[in-house]
Amino acid sequence: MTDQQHKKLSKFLSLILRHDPQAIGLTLDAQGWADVDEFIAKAGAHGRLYSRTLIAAIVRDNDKQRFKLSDDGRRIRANQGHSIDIDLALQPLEPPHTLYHGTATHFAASIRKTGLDKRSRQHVHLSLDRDTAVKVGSRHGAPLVLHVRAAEMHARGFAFYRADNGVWLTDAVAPEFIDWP
Ligand code: HQG
Repeated sequence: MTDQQHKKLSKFLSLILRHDPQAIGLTLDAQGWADVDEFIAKAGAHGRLYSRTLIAAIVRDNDKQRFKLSDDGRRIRANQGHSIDIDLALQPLEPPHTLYHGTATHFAASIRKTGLDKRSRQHVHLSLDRDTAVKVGSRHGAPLVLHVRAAEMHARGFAFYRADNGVWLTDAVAPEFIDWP
């Protein structure tokens, strides 16, 4: 299999587990887990051929560790990034002093007014380091990195979570907690 084919199947797995399991008639449980064999069968019926070995390789090699297999290897879920309504059942955690949000300059005016909201996803996504935030922001245009005063928000009662791949999540960030470059 070429790298390109591998990437295509990784993206399709992401689409199914984060956004549209119904596209292949799959149902996720309340915490977003899918049965691996069921996924393989249903994806196969839609012309996407996976094996257990391939799925293990996709999970292992994924650049952002987007997926997780259960300990027994029978179930799989996306670590974050969902638009469908699932509960990752993450424990609230004390965040570092500052977290970074990568966005694009053309969103600046709107964010200044209303702060950060989760848009189509389940959370606002925050990065531990600036470099990652630049990459996240570049997906939308000329990148803009905002500094979020996470520890201050936490002290004021806002909950933070860390997904299994290290991405920090919160429900929304009000303008008063954002420092601009
Ligand atoms: C922006 C990728 C105007 C927000 C990444 C962002 C991440 C506002 C965009 C993960 C706004 C939403 C998530 C407001 C927020 N006005 N714009 N009030 N509030 N926005 O893709 O954070 O490769 O849903 O700044 O690496 O870019 O998919 O979120 O620019 O970890 O694994 O609205 O997705 O990971 O865009 O990315 P997104 P995101 P994957």
